[in-house]
Amino acid sequence: MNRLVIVSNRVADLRATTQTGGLAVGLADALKERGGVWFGWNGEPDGVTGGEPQVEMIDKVKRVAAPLSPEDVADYYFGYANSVLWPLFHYRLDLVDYRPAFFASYSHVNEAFARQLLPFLEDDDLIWVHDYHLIPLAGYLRKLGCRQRIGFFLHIPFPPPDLLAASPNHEELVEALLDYDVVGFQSHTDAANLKLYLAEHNPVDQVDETRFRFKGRTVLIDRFPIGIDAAGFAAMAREADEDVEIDLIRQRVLGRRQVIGVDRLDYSKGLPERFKAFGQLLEQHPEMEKAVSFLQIAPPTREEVDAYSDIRTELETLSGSINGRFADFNWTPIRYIHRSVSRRKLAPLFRGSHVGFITPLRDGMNLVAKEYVAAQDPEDPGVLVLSKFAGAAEEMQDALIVNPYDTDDMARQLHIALTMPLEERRRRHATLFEHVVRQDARAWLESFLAALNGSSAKPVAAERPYRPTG
Ligand code: GDG
Repeated sequence: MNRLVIVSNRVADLRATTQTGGLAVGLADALKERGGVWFGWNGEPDGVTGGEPQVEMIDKVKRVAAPLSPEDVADYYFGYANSVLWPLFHYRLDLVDYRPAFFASYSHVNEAFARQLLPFLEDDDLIWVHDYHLIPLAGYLRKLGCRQRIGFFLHIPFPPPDLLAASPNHEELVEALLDYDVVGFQSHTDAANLKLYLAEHNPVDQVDETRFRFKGRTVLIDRFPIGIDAAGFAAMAREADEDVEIDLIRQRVLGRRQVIGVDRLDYSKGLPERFKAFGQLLEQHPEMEKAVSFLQIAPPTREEVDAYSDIRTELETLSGSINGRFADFNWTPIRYIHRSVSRRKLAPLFRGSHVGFITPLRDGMNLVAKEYVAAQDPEDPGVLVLSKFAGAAEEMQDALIVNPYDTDDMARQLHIALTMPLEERRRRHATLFEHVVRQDARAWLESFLAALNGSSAKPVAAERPYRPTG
């Protein structure tokens, strides 16, 4: 079995992966099994780019944590990655803040990472690079003579050619992707967008549906939908801490239903539209007053970027005005928590909620949708209301699929979810659950590594033909 080298923007804390969720656990397990390296930024804003990385051996795994300078944290991380690529890839050209210094820093950091990673590589390693921060990494590694197989997985969406072409660096970005042996996306839509771009802009030969020849090499472009540790999350959901248990009992005694949303506070997650839809539900169905409450957990991220402080202010205003209008001394319609809640509490909160309300405007996959399904009691499950623009919607057609821009539609579907008969809830949940268990974190990992190893070009198939959702 080949050694595995994982590269991600931030190196994971390999000693505390139980708290960070299925992805880090799955990747860490694969590393521990095969042995290898996890390389990434140490997360501190005050180092020297290219400076001596900190190396720690944890079982058979080397954790290599590289420093970055304050200027590169500002221009590479908050700049090019999160003020250009993140909005662009989420179809938000209006929020792109393009500055030439950002791209220069992005290239400089990727080149520095390639140089720092090189001495840790062995001939037969499989190198797996994660996400939009590191698109040019393979190119720099190749320039340094690296011949190992290198795969790239994009966790976020990939935009259609016309949107991508609005970025001044679109040609460099796509050529950089073609330096990999495998380019993996979350959904059919994302993989199709890159193929469309290639058909329009690049001199590549298409060998078959997934393989392309470029500069004498073959690149595999396919979808590898990410999953969660479904069994682990389901088990966690059955064990509620005392404070969560008391809150859930209180809701039951009062005969109240709970709608839940959990998202990093990000403009891609469609939170204002979701709050408005909940307000509309209360307006259109007065019988729902005091009978339902909405718990939205939205921990802060990337607050240094302006667009994130704007969304925070907007949400505070919206929740305040909806609560001001509908609340009573003994009922708060929206409970909005702008802090992180531990995973051990999240899982039983999902289980105790009648609706999972997950409505991003655009999302690579959305793991919360899968976690909500995994957490349910199969005998009395809640209903998933899911945006058609989440990658998860391609696989989770038994959810109530909504258009996140259409607040009327969302309010309507929310009402259907809250009043859905038990039999239909069970039927929908059984199909969703079966899928979430089968297409779990392990299956995702194995299918990507098989493709990278060249032993299989096929990711795990969806259980039924894909129907585009728009
Ligand atoms: C990117 C892509 C893709 C959230 N709040 C808390 C908390 N969380 C956990 C959730 C879930 C994870 O964070 C969020 O994952 P998502 O998939 O929903 O979204 P992104 O963070 O945007 O992730 C996304 C993903 O990468 C994987 O490829 O699905 O499309 O954007 O696990 O439960 N966890 C804790 N407290 C919180 O308050 N403990």
